[in-house]
Amino acid sequence: SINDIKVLKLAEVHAKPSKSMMSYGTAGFRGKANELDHIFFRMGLLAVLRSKCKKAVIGVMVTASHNPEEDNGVKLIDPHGEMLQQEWEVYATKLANVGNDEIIKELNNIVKLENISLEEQATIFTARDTRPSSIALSQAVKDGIAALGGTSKDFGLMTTPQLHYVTCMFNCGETDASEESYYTHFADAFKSLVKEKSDSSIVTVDCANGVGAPKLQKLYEHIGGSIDLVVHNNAEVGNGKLNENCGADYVKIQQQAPVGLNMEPYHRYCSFDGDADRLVYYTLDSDCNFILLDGDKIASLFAHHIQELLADAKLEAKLGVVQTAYANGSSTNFLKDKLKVEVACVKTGVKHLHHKAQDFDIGIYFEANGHGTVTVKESWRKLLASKTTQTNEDEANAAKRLQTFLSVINEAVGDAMSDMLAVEAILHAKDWGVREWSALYTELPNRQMKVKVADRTVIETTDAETRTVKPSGLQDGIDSLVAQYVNGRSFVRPSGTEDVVRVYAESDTQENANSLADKVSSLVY
Ligand code: NG1
Ligand code: ZN
Repeated sequence: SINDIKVLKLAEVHAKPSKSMMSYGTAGFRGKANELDHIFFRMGLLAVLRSKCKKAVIGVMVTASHNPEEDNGVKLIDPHGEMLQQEWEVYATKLANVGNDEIIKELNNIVKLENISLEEQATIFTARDTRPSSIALSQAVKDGIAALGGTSKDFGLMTTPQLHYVTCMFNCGETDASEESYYTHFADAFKSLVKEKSDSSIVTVDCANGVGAPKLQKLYEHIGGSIDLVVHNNAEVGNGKLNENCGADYVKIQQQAPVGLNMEPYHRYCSFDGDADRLVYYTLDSDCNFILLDGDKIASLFAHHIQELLADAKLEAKLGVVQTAYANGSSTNFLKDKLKVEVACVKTGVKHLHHKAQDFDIGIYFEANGHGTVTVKESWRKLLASKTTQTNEDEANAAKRLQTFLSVINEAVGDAMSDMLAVEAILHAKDWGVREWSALYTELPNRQMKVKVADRTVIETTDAETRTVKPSGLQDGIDSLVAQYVNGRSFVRPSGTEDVVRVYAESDTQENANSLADKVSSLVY
């Protein structure tokens, strides 16, 4: 049974402020770092139960991604690198909010509901981003793990996708799953796709002053001569602050270059976010207009390339792209009408996208903000493998190229570093620059805004968050505004990671998109 005394003693050390109420959102718990200590301790406890329940290693990542440096966050990673299972999010929220006196009751409740055998061993992999608060908060997680008799292995500084990767690999039987094995795997895959540098292969990478900077340097050391990378916004050498005026979220939302970057037309630039699981590219056109190549463009590039390889290999596959309501309307049209690929739209949150992607033989999913990856059905992977030994040499070679391409992608989760390698490999294969890539389709001008409200939970949505059902009248108001704009589209939803309501609008011109977003925002107040 649970060692009450040990748990309660440590729970006192990581006491919950009485007012605190939090819920496990789209990316775990997020908030001001100095209000989270008890949450991290309790997530350590929960990770032990999850590990015993799944009889596998569970990951715990300490990061608040693209949010300000003063924030922090924690999320659990399931055995195959997926996001925590939904039922357990409910346990997480419950456990985070009970008083110290009810922790044991809550833990026992989970043990009973999930039929967990407490005799099982529990191992938890932990890692953290570069936030100053992350060290103490990952100690709180480790205290929680120790309190329930679990074993923790701390990987220290890592990107979020690296922790997903090592967790997944270890559970697949790779006993020496390590940061080093991550670099070897992705660098080797990339080197077999890109054997020599092309002229245009200089990429400047804004690492948001986060953990991506030192990790990308390491990956680069493993790749050697097939690409030129310039690391920008590396807090280890400059004095920039994490995510401040830089990083993928800043570039995507502001639609402008990160701080300190002098851009030249049609050169290649990209940004990671603070924990390096998001990637967006950008450039300038010849008139020095800013051109963003976001998650939608990356997904379109992936789909285009995979489709070509499938055709060359004479392989049939159910290929699909999964998006959210934030996907630009032009990208959806391009995928459906030009590529004739099946497109699905799901609720915001990586778990929803990942889950839906698994309906396809090859599922490409991306959030417009640059988080995404490709999933492949195990049965289809076997079919692909058998095709590589086929007698028709051209077809076999195309199958091999597809196989190698898929192995440069971190299937467990969206990964800025691996997605960047995948983009670079495609551009290299097609002999394309950002100009050709961005010409796949022209984005509809769009605008995203945040609205602070007293209680964001009064807004309830339906149809993959594209429509509101509450408060009553709101959707009618949005509908009548949208009807006044050419190619108008707009929706609102409560954020799962910040105390705001998000407003999205697109229309035929930037002015119209801005104006629609403003008007819809004022409906929400
Ligand atoms: P919320 O705060 O629920 O909108 C944001 C992103 C999600 C996802 C999570 C996790 C947008 C509009 N939303 O969620 O896509 O990335 O953060 O980090 O970009
Ligand atoms: Zn992130």
